[in-house]
Parts: sequence; C-alpha cells; structure tokens
Amino acid sequence: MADWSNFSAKINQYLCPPGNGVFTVNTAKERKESLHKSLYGNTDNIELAWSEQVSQLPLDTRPVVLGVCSDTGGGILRGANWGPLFLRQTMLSDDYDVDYFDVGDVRVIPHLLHDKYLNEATITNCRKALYHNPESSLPVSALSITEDFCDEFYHNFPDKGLFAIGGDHSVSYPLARSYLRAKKAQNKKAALIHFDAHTDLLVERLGIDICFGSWVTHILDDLPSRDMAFQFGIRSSGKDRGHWEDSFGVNQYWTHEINERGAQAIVDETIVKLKANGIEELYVSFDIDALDAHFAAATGTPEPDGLNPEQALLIISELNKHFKITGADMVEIAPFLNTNEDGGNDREKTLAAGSQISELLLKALAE
Ligand SMILES: [Mn+2]
Repeated sequence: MADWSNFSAKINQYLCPPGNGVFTVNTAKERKESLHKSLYGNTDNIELAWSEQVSQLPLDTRPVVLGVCSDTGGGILRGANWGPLFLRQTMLSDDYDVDYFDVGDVRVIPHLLHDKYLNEATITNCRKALYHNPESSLPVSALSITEDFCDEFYHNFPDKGLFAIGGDHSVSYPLARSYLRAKKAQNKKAALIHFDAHTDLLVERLGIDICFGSWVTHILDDLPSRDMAFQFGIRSSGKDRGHWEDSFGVNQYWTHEINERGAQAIVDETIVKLKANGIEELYVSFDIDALDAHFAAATGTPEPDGLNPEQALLIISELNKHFKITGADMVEIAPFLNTNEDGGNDREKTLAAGSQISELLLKALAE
C-alpha cells in the first residue's frame, strides 16, 4: 500500500472538496453548500469530511468523478470553470440516476495552463501558495496537476473508470493522454471517441500548442494508430473533412452526414472499423458544443445545425454494446453564459443535456 499512501497524500495536496475548484469566497456559495450537503450531509468542516471520504477510495468500486475547473485553455467566451459544480448539482437531482465516487476538484490557479509555459520563479512562488513549500517538486498548473493525478490514479487503480468534468477542452489533453499511456502499459488497445462541433486539430493557436483547439493533435501519437480517433458532430471548420482526415489520419463524421445517413449507420460503420483494429476499450471525450445550440447554448462556442442529444446517446450506447468505455469526460459547459439572443433557459437546457449524456457515460464506466 506504499503507492496508495503516496497517492493519497498527493490527492490531499492536488485536490479540494467537490465544487471548490474555482477559487472564490462568495460567488455561487449557496450552490456549493447545497452540493456539500447532498454529498456529506452537512456543511461544517467540508475539508475533513472530504479527506475522510478520499481515504475510502481503494475500497470503493464505483466510477470516480474528478472536476477540472480550468478555462484557461479556452479563450473565446470563458466560463467552463463552473461546469464541475453545476453539472454535479444537476446530476444529483431526482431526474438522474447516477452513482459515483466523487474524489473532488483540481486546485486550479486560474492564470496558469501548463507548467511548461512558466518560469522557475513563478513555479516556486505558486508552490508556496498551493503547497506552502517552495521546495516542493509538485506541478502547479491545472493541466500539469491533472496529468500527474491521472498517472498516479491509473497506476494505483488500473481497473477503475475515471470520469472528468471540465473545464475547457484543453483539460482532455492530460486526461486522454494519461489514459492512453495507461492502457498501452496494460497491453489494452484503446480508441478515442470525440464529440465536438470543432476538430480541435490545430497544431498550435497563437503560438500555444496545448489549448482547447489543439489538444487532439497532441494525443494522436498515444493511440494505437492515428485512425483510432473518431470525431462526431463536426460542422464548424475552415477546412473540409478530407483535409483533416488526410493530414491527421483521423476519422470524421460531420453532423450533416450523421443526419443524412442516420446515427445507426454511422455507429455501425465505426464499430466495424474499431473491431478490425482489435480495439477493446474506449475513451469518450464529449464537448457539449457537439450538440445543437438549441440544446447547448451555455457554452463558449455554441454552433447551430448540431446533433440532438438522442443521436449522441444512440452512438454512445451502441458503441458500449461492443466495447468497454473505461474513461470519459464532459467539457465546455459554461453555466453563466447566455448565448441565445432571445435569452431563455440556456443554463438549464445545457445542464440537462450534459447530465443525460454524463449519466449514460457513468453507467458505462460502472460496468
Ligand atoms: Mn472541443
């Protein structure tokens, strides 16, 4: 158990109680307290209640939920840092049937993205702030902390499923990368299933290589082969499907094609390709903007003419009949954004669609 005692010490340094990942005193205070009440039964000494629960992780058999409240890798309309708190609260309402172990939120310094973009003086100063120890060797940026957390998680618990809530889509870079490395070490062939309006296949954006628009590019070489990345719901792109498939080797199903051929025909074709490559397990990364803006307006880059939730649910559940889903994330839900001109209940609709899909993913992870 030496590894677990190291890891549990790290969890207490890297993470904080669920819903507390956005560093704030008063904003959304009532919502946080209500989440803590449903998780721990009271709201006094949440740190202690959470830490005691974390110590039970090795004995628990449910899928694990991690919040990554970072929107530093976004940049058009921010606000996905609030996704983990709001999505959890919606999922805990009576409308959803979910059962998971909540390990907490990454402690996010909102001005930092990845440690490789920082100088030593900044890292030392942030180690002082996060760990009260400038001599610490631990990472300080959201993506760097997430990657080390996931590496330790899969090392300690190779059979547990991890479901992460973002955050902007850059958080999937450490999540998927660590997952794919772990599967490779376990000699299991795993593929990426990616729902999104956008390809996220930039090489860099304004000189930054890891961000919401480029994370897929930088995990392709961790797949068994590049064509084991499947993208669904693409429709907002300066280049056509052929460009992306030829340049990067990925498979794309744009929304118009899914509508024309039907989601069932598309997923049947995907299953054949996955089986032909000997794939056993899947990582599902779900950007809420894969859904039509009517269902998902509370997000940084809402797009019209998208998938409806039923199409996404069908694709995931059909895939899950043939393959184990062992890792997943739900990202880019920004509950404070109202992007529809006519106002309306953007937040509730987006959270409902996100919860419905997360519920299915959590069930799949529990199998
Ligand atoms: Mn995305």
